[in-house]
Amino acid sequence: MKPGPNDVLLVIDVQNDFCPGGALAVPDGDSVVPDINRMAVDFAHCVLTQDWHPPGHSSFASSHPGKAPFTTTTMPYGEQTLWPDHCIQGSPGAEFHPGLALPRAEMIIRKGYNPAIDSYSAFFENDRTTPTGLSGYLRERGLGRLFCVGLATDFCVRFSAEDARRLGFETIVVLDACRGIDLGGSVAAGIAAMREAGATLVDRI
Ligand code: VGL
Ligand code: ZN
Repeated sequence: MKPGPNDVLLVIDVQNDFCPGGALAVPDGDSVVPDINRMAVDFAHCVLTQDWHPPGHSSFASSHPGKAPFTTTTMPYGEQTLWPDHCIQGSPGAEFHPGLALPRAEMIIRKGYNPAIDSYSAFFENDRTTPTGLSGYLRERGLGRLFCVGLATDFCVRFSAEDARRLGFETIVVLDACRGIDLGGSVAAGIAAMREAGATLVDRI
């Protein structure tokens, strides 16, 4: 599956806090870096997302007295998993993994900066209605298929791929270049949901 001239490599949240040693480490998260660097060579377009929370963000367990990380709470927009403090704006943990070599990336979408709403997807906040602007960017530039890679399979990759399909973008998820957190079977559920949404799942391209 060779990328065409209007295809985009969407690199999701490959940041220090999601890699081993980070605040919300995804098991083996850094192992996606060489695969992504290799794939990027074949793409004319590359867009990155960056999880980018203010201190005290409402998705942090520390903002909810008595709540532990990896439990859930009910927010006005629905159920929300609570996380360890991570990807705080301007912190080293929020920086991209230093091994990521994507000098031609055209666009960085920051997300999760709204103190009251988390944002897994590259397209919408977790209320599933407040847009990040990525869809407008892609459409205005006439960009086409999206190849999704990065962290984490069961959260930000999953919701980005589902929303991309909902918006009508042809969507391919390259699983060898993704890693998951896996809370209570969430990787299997995420893979099923992406497939159900009409994304094409492949191991590699
Ligand atoms: C993510 C949990 C919290 C992700 C971001 O990138 O998948 N997961 N914030
Ligand atoms: Zn986050």
